[in-house]
Amino acid sequence: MSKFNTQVGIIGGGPAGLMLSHLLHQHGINSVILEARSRQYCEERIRAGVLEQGAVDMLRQSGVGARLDREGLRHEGIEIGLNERRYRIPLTELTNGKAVTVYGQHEVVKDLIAQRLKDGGDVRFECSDVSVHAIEGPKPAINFTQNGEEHTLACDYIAGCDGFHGICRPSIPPGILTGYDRTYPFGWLGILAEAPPSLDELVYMHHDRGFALYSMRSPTVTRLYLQCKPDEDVNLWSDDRIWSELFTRLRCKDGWCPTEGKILQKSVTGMRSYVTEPMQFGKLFLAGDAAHIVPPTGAKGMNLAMADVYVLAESLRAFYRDNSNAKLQSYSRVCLRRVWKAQRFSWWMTSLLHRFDDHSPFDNRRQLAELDYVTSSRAAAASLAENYVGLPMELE
Ligand code: RFL
Ligand code: PHB
Repeated sequence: MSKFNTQVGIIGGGPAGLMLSHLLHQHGINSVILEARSRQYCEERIRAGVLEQGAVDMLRQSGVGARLDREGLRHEGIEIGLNERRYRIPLTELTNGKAVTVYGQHEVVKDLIAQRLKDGGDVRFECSDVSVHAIEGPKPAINFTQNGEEHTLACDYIAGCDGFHGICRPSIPPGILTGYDRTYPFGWLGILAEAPPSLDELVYMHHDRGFALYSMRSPTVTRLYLQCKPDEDVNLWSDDRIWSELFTRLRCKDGWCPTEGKILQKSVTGMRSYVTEPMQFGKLFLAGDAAHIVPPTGAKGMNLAMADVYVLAESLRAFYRDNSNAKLQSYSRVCLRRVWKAQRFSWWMTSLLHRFDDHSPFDNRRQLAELDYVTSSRAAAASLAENYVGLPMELE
């Protein structure tokens, strides 16, 4: 068993863990990242695609925005679809110049891994049997195995950035955390297609047969989603069936529909909202999906992860620089204010756009009225836009 130490031990090398390590490095704080998967797996895992203005600013200001600036697609509006028509929400006009940027999460991960390695960072892939110890005491530790060898990493603090199914949250003793949970009676069947986008903006489409989303990744790759059963068997969906359903739900009266192309990847994701409170116990701080998940309708998951680690990095900086743990003590409270607003927005977007089998005729009429309101009232559209581009990052 080999022993070594660092200031902050980070479990998980997704957007949260990598960004945290990068920001800490800029504050002169050492960290080690322990990631269960291989580098290739992390760099190829297709997940989120929409970065809020604040996340883009954070990547740029911390010096990892060069490729994002070259390849990211700035979007100044989104479209809400209803009854074969699209209604534009002018995000930038309604938010004093803010926008979102379409740039795949795996591209963010690639950029951050490259930067950490360039800066001499310690990022360890394919770590197994990761466990946390003595989180209530002054010197917590992480045990793990790499290349068949067991290691102990002693640290001042541990950051649990290991996603929703990680080991950090369950390592907190029973009775400390409260989980707030909501599952939705549907999932998303997502595809990545080798097809140039046929429209420059995302389309969130309400349809009697279920929600559909038109998105993209690059000038040659389209990303599309269909509302489906939560346990839908992806093998029952041939490429022809997927395209036919996408055309049925997305085609508009003006003739617009997505361009068909080779399907590169298909998968089904369940939809869930979950928050744990507090996001910290002893020396263990949870960040990103390890602490909360949202249904993808509001495009908030990766952005919340980035916002958490921004607060955590600033809190750790205050600790090491000023020897004050006041900011660490308020970490959970500060993050949760933003998390709950993103939860509300994600739940609202999900409720607005999906087909609910248990809806009464009254519920259906109310949903249509809400869509009509959002697409015709500037005040309603401004509220959607303000949340979609991202609420301000707060440290207090
Ligand atoms: P991640 O990305 O899950 O990273 C956690 C990392 O921890 C590793 N790990 C462990 N490492 C060591 N030891 C263990 N015991 C470990 N257990 C796990 C994992 O291998 C992994 O590398 O969490 P993080 O960093 O908090 O980032 C969160 C985001 O990944 C997530 O919120 C988003 O992908 C959600 N999401 C979206 N978010 C957005 O902001 N905008 C979007 O447009 C968006 N679209 C989406 C999404 C998620 C989706 N799926 C697949 C759930 C669309 C979809 C379909
Ligand atoms: C995506 O492009 O993957 C995407 C876009 C918007 C969402 C969710 C996912 O709300």
